[in-house]
Amino acid sequence: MSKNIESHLIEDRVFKPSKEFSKKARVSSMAQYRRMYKESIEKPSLFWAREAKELHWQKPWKKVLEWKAPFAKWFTEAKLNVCENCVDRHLSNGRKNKAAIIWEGEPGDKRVLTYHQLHREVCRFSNVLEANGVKARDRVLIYMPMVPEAAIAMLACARIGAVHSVVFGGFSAESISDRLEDSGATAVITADGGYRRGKVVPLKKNVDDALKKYQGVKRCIVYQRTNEKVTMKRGRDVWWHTEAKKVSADHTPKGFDSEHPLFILYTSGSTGKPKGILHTSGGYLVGTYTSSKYIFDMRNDDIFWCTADVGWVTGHSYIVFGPLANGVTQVMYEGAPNYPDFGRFWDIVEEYGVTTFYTAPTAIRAFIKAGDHLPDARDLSSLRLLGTVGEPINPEAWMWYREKIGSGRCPIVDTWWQTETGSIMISPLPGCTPTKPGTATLPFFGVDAAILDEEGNECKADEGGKLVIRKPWPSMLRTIYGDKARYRKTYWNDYEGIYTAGDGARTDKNGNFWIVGRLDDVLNVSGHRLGTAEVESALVAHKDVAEAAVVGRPHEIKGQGIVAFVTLKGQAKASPAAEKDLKAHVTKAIGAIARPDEIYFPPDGLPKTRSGKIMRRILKELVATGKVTGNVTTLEDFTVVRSLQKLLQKK
Ligand code: 7RM
Repeated sequence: MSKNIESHLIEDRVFKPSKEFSKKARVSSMAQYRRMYKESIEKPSLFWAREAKELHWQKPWKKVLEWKAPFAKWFTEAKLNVCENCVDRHLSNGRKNKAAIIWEGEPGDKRVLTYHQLHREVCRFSNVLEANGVKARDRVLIYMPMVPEAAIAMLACARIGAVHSVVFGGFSAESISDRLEDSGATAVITADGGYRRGKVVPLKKNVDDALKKYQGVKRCIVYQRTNEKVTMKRGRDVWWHTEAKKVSADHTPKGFDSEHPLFILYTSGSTGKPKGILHTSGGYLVGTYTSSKYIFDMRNDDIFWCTADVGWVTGHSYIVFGPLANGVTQVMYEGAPNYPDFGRFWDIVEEYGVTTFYTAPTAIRAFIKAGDHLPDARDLSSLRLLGTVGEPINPEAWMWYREKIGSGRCPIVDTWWQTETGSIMISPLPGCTPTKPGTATLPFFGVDAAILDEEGNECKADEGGKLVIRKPWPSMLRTIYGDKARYRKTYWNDYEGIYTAGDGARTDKNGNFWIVGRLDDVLNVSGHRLGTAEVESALVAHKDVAEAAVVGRPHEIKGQGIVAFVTLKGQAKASPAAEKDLKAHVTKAIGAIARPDEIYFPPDGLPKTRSGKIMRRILKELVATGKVTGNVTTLEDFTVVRSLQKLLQKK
């Protein structure tokens, strides 16, 4: 019996970037990648200093890295202003009148901000913050819709050295008050409301409710987006537009220490209390700048679109800091992908000539389910590069993305990383890495990724184990805010001086990394440890399946039996015959060991986090006990749980 995670699904389709793409790319051959990677691992100070020098530092660093595991300091004693690098720097390098942000609201309203205009707005708002008593190191909670002002608020905080903590606009009042309390925030930036699926989300109202519980907020600045009627508490609440009129559009960016805190971003832990992941300035900026540049192969004429919300790390790193530090033009969209229907994203790609499109597997699976006629009816020929992030992408969804969205022409970068890592850790480089559907391929520069077994030995090819990173990297988290002990225990406890990501993974014989799922979700059938991703991908490869989640259920003989939850595509019908067919399909694809004991077809879909990750923990609890007792604040839609309970009772 094996203690390691086994793998059975072998993928042999390989796609190399076209000569045309490679020729123009920053890294155009595997030999060049290997050379640069080797240098980045063997001489990290040399490598990162060269990258960092492309940015603007008000005072140079003494040492590139000071590492006392698990605490890192990057670019010691240097001073920089992160906002100056993302905005001011482009006023004198030829980009002053270039579009920084092309924005579209859900109702269809449009705005373009050039770097010059963005600079004025950010300066103005920095003055607003200072006039309202916000100082360096103060924590500022941002709870905004996806409007340019969300990015402006983040950049202004960075500019004055305040520490922002963005809370996704879909979170409740209670989540806000928890985060206010944990961070000790003294100011909030919000809006009257935001548009989502044709409805108004009452953002200010949620903040009001949160502020009843937490009294530490001295100032709440409200941006007017929807003209909702809101209550303004005298002495505490002020309007963004009235404050902005009182101040100038000039603001000098002061230099802050490289290790000055930049932001706290909360991420759900397995226990109830959310973890405040702390990122600092210099290393984070260098990490997001460099990864954006090489992985998205950013060029001056790109129109870059990352569809994430700024409330997630993907929005922080690849809407705000990475792309702006690179001076590209980017698209920002306020609303839902299916408003008014699932063609909305493709309309946006066509209208603005998006060249690089970065989204999540959950969205891709939803597009597949919605039907090919939607992308088929749009001109997507401006696209040159596609990306995914957030979950393992099922190979069949990858193939669809490649064929339907990329016309078989665009490379796909499947990017593995975490809130904690700050920037992309494992990903193809689009001009050189041969890709296979389902693998994030190879580590990025400076990332010493490996798969270890329980004893800390490196696993052989195709042997599954724990994904770790053995060396510090510039954009790594510095701690869990206010809880060093939890920081050590969560990430540095398994192996001495080594970061554990919490994901199960394996490498294939070419060194490609395959993420097989979260370690908490691993299945254990008759002593065989199986990752969830393979079984799910086998299901998704069936022509009728749009999406699948598998979990283990206690089983007297096998230890665990496999229970699958499957969402079918448009025409397909749930039936005992369909269940039988799918079981046979998995047996054929992987083997009898992975054959689900039961398959359910949930009518309202799968439980997901608000950023679209499948919550297997909830399914596991439901099949074992019929109830959900764990933390559900990250769950997107509780009605899904009700409908699953009914479905499980019927059987
Ligand atoms: C960026 C982000 C992190 C977790 C991570 C994985 C999963 C993310 C991929 C992936 C397979 C990928 N931050 N994950 N990207 N799994 N392939 N390309 O998602 O903090 O919200 O989540 O997401 O399990 O540990 S996150």
